[in-house]
Amino acid sequence: MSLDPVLAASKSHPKPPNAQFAYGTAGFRTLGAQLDSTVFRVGVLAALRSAKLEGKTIGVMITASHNPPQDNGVKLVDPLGEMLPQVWEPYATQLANSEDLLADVEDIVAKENIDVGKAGLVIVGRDTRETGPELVTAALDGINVFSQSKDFGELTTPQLHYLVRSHNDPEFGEPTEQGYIDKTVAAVEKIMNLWNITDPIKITVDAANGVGALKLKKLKSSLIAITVINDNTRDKQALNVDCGADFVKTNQKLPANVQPTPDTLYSSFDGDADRVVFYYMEGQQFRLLDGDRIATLLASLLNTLLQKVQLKVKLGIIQTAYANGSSTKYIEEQLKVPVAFTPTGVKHLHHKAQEYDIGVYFEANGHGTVLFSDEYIKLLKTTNTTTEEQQKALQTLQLLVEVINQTVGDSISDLLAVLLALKIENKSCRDWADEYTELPNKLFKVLVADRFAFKTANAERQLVEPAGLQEQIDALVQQFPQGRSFVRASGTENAVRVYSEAASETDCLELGNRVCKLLEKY
Ligand code: G16
Repeated sequence: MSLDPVLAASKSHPKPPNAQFAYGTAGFRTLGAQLDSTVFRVGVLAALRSAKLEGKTIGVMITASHNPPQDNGVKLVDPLGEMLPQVWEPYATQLANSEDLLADVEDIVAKENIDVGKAGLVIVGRDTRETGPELVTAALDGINVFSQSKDFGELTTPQLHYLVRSHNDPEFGEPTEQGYIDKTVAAVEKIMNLWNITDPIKITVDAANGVGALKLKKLKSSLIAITVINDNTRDKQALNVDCGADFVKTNQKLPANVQPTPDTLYSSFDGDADRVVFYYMEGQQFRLLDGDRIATLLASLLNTLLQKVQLKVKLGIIQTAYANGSSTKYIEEQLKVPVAFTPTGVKHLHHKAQEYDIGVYFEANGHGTVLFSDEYIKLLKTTNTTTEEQQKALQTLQLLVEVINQTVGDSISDLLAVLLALKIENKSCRDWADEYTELPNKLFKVLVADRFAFKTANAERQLVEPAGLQEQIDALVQQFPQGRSFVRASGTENAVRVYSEAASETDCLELGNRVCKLLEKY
């Protein structure tokens, strides 16, 4: 099959002159208005990926998640719902920046030995951003050069991951949005029946004025009572503004439009519903329950259930440098579960989590899930129990595999898993928050001339470039009891991030501000 049609199709999607694109932490992200050619070319690459994998279904998600409303982005999803393998990321960057598209497509086809005639299906989803519909057109134009395509319209990112997986693996679920909803709701209801929970799970969710609002409203069950706020998806300028998981985590305060009842749990999603955080007011104090807390809550529930059934499996928790030092200590010393660290980016955590029977991975920002190995799922099917209590624990473990979206972090399924865990373990939000005391911590965003000049090692905990900067950070950190700070370039925004942590609020702020000051000359 000739590769030439790519040239004719690309004429309607010219690359902006002098623009440079890089496939980062979560694909390409920049102003939506600059992305037309990039999304077209990602469509072409998705078709090549499908052909390389002998016609497997591939996904294209158009979203910029937590970024501001004018941004957009695009990322590729592999057949089992995983992120694009890292060895293919340079191809995405190569095509996005190409000045001779035909030659670059030929180069990839030759290197990967692809028969483009074998391309199968590429499915497309998007969040609610204004530039979404035109970027979907660009993606479809790119895909259709070599492959079949199907546009699923507005979806959460995890729903698109689910759909890709279920197209390739029918046992995973019905390959429709309704299939996703039915699978999740049925498993939640079964767990509630098993534990005789008749009082519906109730919570108010801030949906960041994003696609999560539309999808939460489709969960119909007499046992799930979710109130959705910040659900204005028609106002395209409202997305993630003063609300959403990133706002709450970064500012450590309530989002707009929450009038809190004390000691009542609330939750926030991000713009494409793949992150979730929880919080409540204890008197005048705002208490955040972030990704670290979700990981400890779910790991502790799984541990308890495994012990009841007397199952010995390899359970581990994966964190990044952003994890609060107290959470790591609690996991290792109290839960007695091993902790591994990876660089930021769910693709790294996901990969590491696959090394365990049960890999619980969460970034502090609320992005994460639990992975269950095939051996573990088989073990659950062949395990015999003797008591009713054991049988209940075993069935709960089996159903949790259905509730939790194993393809990627998912606000909806993580929300439900957390609310179930609290019900089953009979924990209040205070019980959950009192499991350990977080060290005061703060995240800063600093604008620099060239964020790519900041290079890190040791799971992003140390800078190797610019030379000498890490030594200066280390010297500052030593001045603060329990101090910790690191600097890394964002992969999704044009900025450098600074994290600081210390024994007191004042020290934490002081340390963070002084590290930010070091960055002024860059
Ligand atoms: C994306 C990634 C996350 C990452 C976040 C921030 O999240 O999927 O793994 O933590 O960006 O990354 P960075 O600090 O490199 O900008 P999302 O929710 O925006 O897709």
